[in-house]
Amino acid sequence: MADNKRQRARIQGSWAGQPSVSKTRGSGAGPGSKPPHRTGPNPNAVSLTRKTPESTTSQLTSGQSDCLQQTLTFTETGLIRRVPEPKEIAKDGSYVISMEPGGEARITLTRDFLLSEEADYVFATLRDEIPWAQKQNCIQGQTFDEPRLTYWFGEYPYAYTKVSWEKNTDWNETLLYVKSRIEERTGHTFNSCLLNFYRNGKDHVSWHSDDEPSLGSKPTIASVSLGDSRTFEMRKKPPPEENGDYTYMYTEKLRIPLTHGSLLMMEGASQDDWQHQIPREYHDRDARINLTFRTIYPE
Ligand SMILES: O=C(O)CCC(=O)C(=O)O
Repeated sequence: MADNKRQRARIQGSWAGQPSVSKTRGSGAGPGSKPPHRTGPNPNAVSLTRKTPESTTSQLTSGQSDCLQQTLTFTETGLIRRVPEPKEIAKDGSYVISMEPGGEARITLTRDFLLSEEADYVFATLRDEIPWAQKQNCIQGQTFDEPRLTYWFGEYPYAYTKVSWEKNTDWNETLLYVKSRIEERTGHTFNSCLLNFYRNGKDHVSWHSDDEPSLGSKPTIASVSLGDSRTFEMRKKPPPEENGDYTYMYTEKLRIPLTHGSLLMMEGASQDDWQHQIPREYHDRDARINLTFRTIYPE
């Protein structure tokens, strides 16, 4: 195709102005799973220039602002879409990661939420005191051991995909201490905690959203990490393709290293509009514990 028939457009990534998303259960969904149905145009196909809202860029460092830009190339036959590079968020701060008509999605990273010695103590205590359970899950009729150990404390039962937990108010003292520290710092309160124990780099959790109805609308989730660092990945739920299918290939992706003692808050539409995972690692990793404090409502 002749060069003069090519157009090039720079687009400030789709961190803003996408169509709204309706909410569904998404936990445990695999990479090919369908996101909630969206209405409205496919922003990749029709929107050539979009402005990143002031509130978004003002909360990003200059390096991260640079990351927002992707180059899209057009030919006579249509748009060639590029797979966006994942953006890394590794510095403390509050980040508006998307702004849909349904509301903004926000994450806040505090790396030294627990100081090193305190985090060592909490890690060792929870590792030794929690009666970690091996739960089984089921996808497409196949039952399998979850690739991590888990446990639950909460005022109500909790269920996601094929896993269910009974109400358990026999809180571990150390966990209550961490909960009170988060509540003091953030002003949010929580009545439950899902604990994950990743024994090594092979243990992981697949793409999902914490969007069970029992978590209510736009849940606030406080996630504390202890032990070896792992990468927390987020990907934006895509709009439907022209044929109605969904692909995560071209959606925005974030990589957030979660270090010993760090706190990651997920708020607003971060469960409606994004999925997250802790991928399997291909290098050795030591054990890691993750605590996700939530508020559960009776169903
Ligand atoms: O281990 C983590 O950081 C994430 C855990 C998680 O996604 C979950 O409990 O829903």
